[in-house]
Amino acid sequence: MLGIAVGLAIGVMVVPWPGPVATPTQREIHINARQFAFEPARLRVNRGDQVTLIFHPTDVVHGLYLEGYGVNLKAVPGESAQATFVADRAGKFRYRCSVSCGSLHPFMIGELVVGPNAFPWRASALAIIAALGTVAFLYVRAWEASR
Ligand SMILES: [Cu+2]
Repeated sequence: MLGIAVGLAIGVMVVPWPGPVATPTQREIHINARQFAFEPARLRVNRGDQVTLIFHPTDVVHGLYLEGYGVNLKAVPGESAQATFVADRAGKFRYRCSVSCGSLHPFMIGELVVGPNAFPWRASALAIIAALGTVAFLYVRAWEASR
C-alpha cells in the first residue's frame, strides 16, 4: 500500500504536465504614492505578462524603483509617470520610493509577485496522494489492530 503511494508520488514528479493555462496578458496597474506608502503595496502578475505601471504621487514628489526589473519612475503630485515591461522573471521583487520624501521614506516599500503562469498541478496531485496514503495507512493499521 505504501509502495503504491510512493510509486504514484514519483510518477507525479516525473510525468510532464499540461502546459501553461494562463496566457500572457497586458496589464495596466495604477499605483498611488503618498507619505509613506504605496497603494497598492502588493501587486500580483503572471510570468510573461506585459505590465504597464502608471505611477501617481498624491502629496509630494515620490519615486518608484522596482528591483529586479530596473524600472525607475518619478513624478510630481498631479502628474504621472509610466513604464512598461514584460514580467519575464518569476519571484518577489520589492519596489521602493526612490526620492527622499520624508522621515519614513525608507519604509515606503511594496512588493511585486510574479507567479508562475501554470496551475500547480504537480503540487495538487502530490497533496491528494499524500492524503490518500495517510487514509490507507490508518485503515491498514486499524485493520491489523482488530485481528
Ligand atoms: Cu516617497
